[in-house]
Amino acid sequence: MSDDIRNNPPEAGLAERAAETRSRIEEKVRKQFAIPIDEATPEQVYEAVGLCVRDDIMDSWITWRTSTQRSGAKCVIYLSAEFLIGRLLTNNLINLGKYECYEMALRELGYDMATIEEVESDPALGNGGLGRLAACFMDSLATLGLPSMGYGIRYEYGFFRQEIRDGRQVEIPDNWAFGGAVWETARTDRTYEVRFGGTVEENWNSDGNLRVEYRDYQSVIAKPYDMPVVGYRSPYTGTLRLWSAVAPKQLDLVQFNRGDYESASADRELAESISKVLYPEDSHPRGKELRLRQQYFLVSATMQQIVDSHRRRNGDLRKLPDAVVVQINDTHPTLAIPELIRILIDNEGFSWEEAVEIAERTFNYTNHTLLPEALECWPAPLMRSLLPRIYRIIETIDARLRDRIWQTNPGDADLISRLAIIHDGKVRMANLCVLMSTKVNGVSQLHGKLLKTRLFRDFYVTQPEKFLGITNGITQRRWLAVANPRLNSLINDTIGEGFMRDWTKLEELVPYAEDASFRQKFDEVKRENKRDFATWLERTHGISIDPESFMDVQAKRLHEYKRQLLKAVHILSIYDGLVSGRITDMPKVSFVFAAKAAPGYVRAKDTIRLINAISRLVAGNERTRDAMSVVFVPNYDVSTAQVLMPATDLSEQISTAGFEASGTGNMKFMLNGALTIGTMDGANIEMAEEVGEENMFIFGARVEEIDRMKADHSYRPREVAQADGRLQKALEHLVDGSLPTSDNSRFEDLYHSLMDSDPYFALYDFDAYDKAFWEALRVYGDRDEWLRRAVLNTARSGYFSSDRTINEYNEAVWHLTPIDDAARFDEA
Ligand code: 26W
Repeated sequence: MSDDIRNNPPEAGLAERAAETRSRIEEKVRKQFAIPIDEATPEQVYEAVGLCVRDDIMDSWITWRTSTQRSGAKCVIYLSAEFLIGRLLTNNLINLGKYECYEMALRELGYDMATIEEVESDPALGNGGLGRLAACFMDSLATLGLPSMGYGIRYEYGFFRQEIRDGRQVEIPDNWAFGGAVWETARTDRTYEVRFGGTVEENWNSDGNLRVEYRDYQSVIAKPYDMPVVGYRSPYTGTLRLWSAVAPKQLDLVQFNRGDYESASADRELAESISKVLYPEDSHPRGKELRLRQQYFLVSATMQQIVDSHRRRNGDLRKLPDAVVVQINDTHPTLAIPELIRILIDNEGFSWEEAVEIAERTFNYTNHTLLPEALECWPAPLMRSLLPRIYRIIETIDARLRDRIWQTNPGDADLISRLAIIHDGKVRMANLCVLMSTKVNGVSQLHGKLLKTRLFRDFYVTQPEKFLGITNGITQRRWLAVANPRLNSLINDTIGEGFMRDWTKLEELVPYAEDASFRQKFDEVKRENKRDFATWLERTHGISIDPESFMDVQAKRLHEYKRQLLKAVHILSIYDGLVSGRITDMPKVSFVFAAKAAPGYVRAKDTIRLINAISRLVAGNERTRDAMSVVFVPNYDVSTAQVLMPATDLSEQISTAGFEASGTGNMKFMLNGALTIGTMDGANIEMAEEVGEENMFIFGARVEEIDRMKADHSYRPREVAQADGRLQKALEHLVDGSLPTSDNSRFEDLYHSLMDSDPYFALYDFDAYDKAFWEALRVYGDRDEWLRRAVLNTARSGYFSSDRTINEYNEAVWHLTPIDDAARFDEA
């Protein structure tokens, strides 16, 4: 990548700084590997460059820590089981304003930045949207100078690597840290003990104080690794702290010497298994004991540390809620609430009432899904035996809640059964979160509304002020400056670079939609990005794609509600149309899918198999292979998204209305100048408000219509199929043996799921989708009109910056003072 496209006007002194950087890199290679630079491999150069960048970060990182600590400024704790941070080298360099300098230094050393960037592994410490949102939030928090820390788990194995063999998904373990962790600092001085199992005894002293004794528990040591979070041109640097689990001592020598070798090493293995692997499920929690251990491990270490450092700095734990506010990212970290109560009562001598009051003022909860099956419920016996003290605390919370309801609504047993925390032998994590949090928020306007009217209605009627809908966002640093340097510099050249820090400036681009020469340049950027994507796809996966074709992309987790199946069936109808001659003039289209399926989600994995079979079908027919292609891009991850999104023409956001909480991929495509074909779901609705419905391809049933059909059971998918010849014919491919598979298997289960129940109304929306799709192709045929709309999409996407989201959280929930002001306070 050349200098001019990585933005930033060439500065005086660049050559000098590059020369200095070059010698620092050379020096690092010598000191780190004991070799001269000309013998270094790209991996070694990457590590040396990374370590130099890390040195550049250290001063501001220390400033950030000391100034937030000294000023006592309130700090947000973003507590999340997932942080999908992506590669850090380019992102950090751009945010530091040092990309050009390092690029020049490397060039002088005979290395190309792109090669070095690709050496870095992409830490896949998350499943999808919720994990990536956490990473975008960390970027915005650092950029806006808001005191913040992220706390998560340092999984040794991240989300699996996906390979496609014989058209099927194969899961390969992802040992991401391999190759040397440049960005982390292990903090051996800050470890905590986390206890599992055993028994607890509660005794009241003669002076009326509770003494809780823990016995026969198993301990695990939580060891933190800190990563700097570099804000964009921000003098401050935030921290992401990831906990790793280790056994308390090398081996329990007492046990070992007693001859009990097996249990000595079993304990050790169990301890270290806790941070071994990220669970690859994103909807059906499977109630696995190890997952519960992970969750408690994360929150126990985090809350102990927070209480500890507050006590040291402030002394008065009653003031904890004035100093820290904790945001719980979905229910996975819920146990932080009873854990804080436990620490305050058992270790700090607080009364129940005081401890609960402090907890209620400390926590806030973000919900990310309405799917009932995705809400976490833990078997009460499992929790009782694994976390006896925590379970006792939850029981007490539950008993007091039941008493309260009984007083306000005497005899309403139904209400109790809906609101209770422990019900039917299960601990309902969402109910615990809602009950104990100051604020509860959904992740788009629609989602916020549905939380109030459906999922948490009973809570909402008594505490309406608790509920918010704050629409998600994405960071323009990663999703434009890092991912799409060409578009970024075109925008810079046109309206200046202010929009990197001020999202409202992006709309200064609106008038340029009418400027033919600007549209031309915008078009050229897209074309070049497509060529880059095609080259990348060939090089990394050996898959070819025509860079001149229309790129129609659906990239996201594979899930029935996201309706990759609707798209697949529609492609089959186009195939039929081309073969029969019904469809004649269609621009060449590449249908691109990228998606990982949860390993246990049979129907999702079958959908991947179907897409790959369609790909072969299309490629095998001479009437279709030059008109279209179906490409499944393996191993969708942050790095893949970064090359794919800038190359996309049409973004598929086609979930059943009422199911996609927000979506954030939709925003990334929009920012990168794709047009959206989508339903009125999640943040799509707000995208339509921002850019105008006429600049999107909106189709399909609205929430109300879906709700009505669900309520009156009036939907008959088979009748819908039978009434539409094209749909009927397309569906027949799933069962008639026409789809080429390596073992001649067919797709009966998918076929019947659509024909017999179609729980996500794919067939219902087929016709509307078909019309919207052809309308999109028609507009694409009118190059000027397409480009005009594409420019408007980019220009109107500023609202979806995570800077806006974070500012809204801050105003409504956190009430933090940006560090600039806090630091000035400190001096005063
Ligand atoms: C197995 C338990 C489980 C359940 C739900 C694991 C992970 C989840 C997540 C809530 C899934 C998720 O990532 N949800 C997505 O969150 C994004 C960020 O808010 C939203 O934009 C997406 O709409 C939502 O699907």
